[in-house]
Amino acid sequence: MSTTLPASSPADVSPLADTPLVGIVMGSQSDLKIMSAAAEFLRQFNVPYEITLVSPHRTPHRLIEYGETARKRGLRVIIAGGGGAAHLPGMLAAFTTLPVIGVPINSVTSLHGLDSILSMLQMPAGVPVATVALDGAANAAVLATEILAISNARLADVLEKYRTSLKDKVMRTIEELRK
Ligand code: RP5
Repeated sequence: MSTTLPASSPADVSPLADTPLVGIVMGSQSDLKIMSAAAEFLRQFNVPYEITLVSPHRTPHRLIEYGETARKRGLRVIIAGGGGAAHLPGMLAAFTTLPVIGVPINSVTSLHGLDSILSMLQMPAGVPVATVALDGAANAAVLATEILAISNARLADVLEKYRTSLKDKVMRTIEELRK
């Protein structure tokens, strides 16, 4: 199940850069239905991103190239999703010192995503992957935006407004329930 977040506050930020700052990658085209939520969130916030497939098992050399060139190409954060034996985030983290956010995906296996979660969580010391919830692509995009907002006040302001919109939604529901 994908993480559904309320619509963001108006994204009145102009693009932060001409080239992608966030790389969204996934192990298979079957992951796209989950990972598209990350792209949608970044689009709302005018955060430049790229989205592509990098299979650790079917295109291993592409994985190495992606990890080794990511920083040189201007990326600041990588969001990597995978299901089953979800090696993509961990192996990308081995080839870059950019922050890698892992999205475990509940692809159709008898383990229902537990396999992906454990693949991403059990990283060795020194090579971390920031793992979000199962199918948590939207939250991965929020976290990536928060990382970028460390050095961008305008983006930090947009995130504040977004948080306010989440609070307002809760408050509206509380009001409805009082009626
Ligand atoms: C992983 O295996 C992918 O990330 C995907 O979640 C899972 C299944 O891939 P397909 O067999 O659907 O291509 O590598």
